[in-house]
Parts: sequence; C-alpha cells; structure tokens
Amino acid sequence: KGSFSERTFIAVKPDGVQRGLVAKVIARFEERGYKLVGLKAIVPSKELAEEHYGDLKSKPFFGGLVDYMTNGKAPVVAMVWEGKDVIRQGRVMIGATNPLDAAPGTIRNSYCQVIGRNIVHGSDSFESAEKEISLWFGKAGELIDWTSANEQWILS
Ligand code: DGT
Ligand code: DGI
Repeated sequence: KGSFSERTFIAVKPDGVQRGLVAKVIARFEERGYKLVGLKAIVPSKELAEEHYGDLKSKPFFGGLVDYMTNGKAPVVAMVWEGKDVIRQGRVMIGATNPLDAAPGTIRNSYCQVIGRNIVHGSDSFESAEKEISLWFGKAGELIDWTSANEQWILS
C-alpha cells in the first residue's frame, strides 16, 4: 500500500466494550468513508498485551494496563481500517491520550474522562501500524481485501 491507501490498527478497549461504545467508534470510521478490512472480539493473552504495549514496559502503570486489557471482564474489539492517511487521521479522530486534553468532537473528548479508561487505541505511526496489525491479525485470512462501491464517490 502506498500513501494513497494505508491501514491502521484500531481497538476498542474493554472499558469501551463494557460501556456499549463499540458501534459509536465503528460509525466514526465508517461514516468518514474508511474501509473495514479486519474485525474480531478477543481477550488478548498477557504476552500479546505486553508486546502491544512494549514501549511502556518501564512505566509504573504497565502491570495495571496489561491486567485491564487481559482480565476478560470484557473483550477488546480489534479492527483494521484502510484509507487515505488513515493512520494519522485515526489518531486525530481519537484525540489526545489524556481525554481532558482531547479536542471537542474527538472520540476521547466525547466519551472519556481519564487516561486509564480512554476506551480506544489507534496506531501512532506507520511502523506501529505494521507491528500491531501483524500482532493482532497474524493469521492468514483474517484481513479481507475488498472493493467498496462507495470509493468512486469518496475518493475521485
Ligand atoms: P493507546 O492508543 O492505547 O496506545 O494509548 P495512547 O497512545 O493514547 O497513550 P499512551 O501510550 O501514553 O498510554 C497507553 C495506555 O496507557 C492508554 O490507553 C491509557 C493508559 N494510560 C496512560 N496514561 C495513564 C495514566 O496516567 N493512568 C492510567 N491508569 N492509565 C494510563
Ligand atoms: O496511543 P495512546 O493510547 O494515545 O498513548 P500511548 O501509546 O502513549 O499509551 C497507551 C496507553 O497507555 C494509553 O492509552 C493509556 C496508557 N498510559 C499512557 N500513559 C499513561 C498511561 N496510563 C497511565 N496510568 N499513566 C500514564 O502516564
């Protein structure tokens, strides 16, 4: 995929699932015209969560973060979205890590109050998108290449 169309990893975290916000998150991406190419509900293994948040291993909240992602009180809804500039745009749509700093209209501003329960994850670079997509959707056949009939109206 070139810069015209790229893929990013977006996940509704257990707090977002528990609060019934899965459809709201999906709707934001669908309505913008992005294409859903992968979707599953999963309780990640400790290994998967630790690898996903590997950059935060030294942080004091790392253990709590991994437990919250993996304890099964609710699944993670893992997704891959495709479209123009979707990695950067996904981050913009999600908003700042701390919901109190998130711009009005962003997902975290609309639905969250604290950093530890900010309901959604989005890849923050091309490299992390590649890593996270292969980590969460590593099995063959989990991502679907398909042509959206809307593309000619959204992208021309
Ligand atoms: P993401 O998209 O889940 O990777 O989150 P980011 O990249 O917006 O935020 P990051 O990497 O600084 O923090 C990763 C996760 O750690 C975030 O989803 C929420 C949690 N977190 C961050 N800061 C705090 C905090 O001060 N307290 C708690 N309880 N959790 C935090
Ligand atoms: O990609 P983001 O979620 O916006 O931010 P990130 O990758 O830097 O951090 C991933 C998650 O880790 C973030 O959504 C919440 C958690 N986190 C990050 N910084 C802190 C944190 N959790 C706590 N408790 N304290 C932090 O300072």
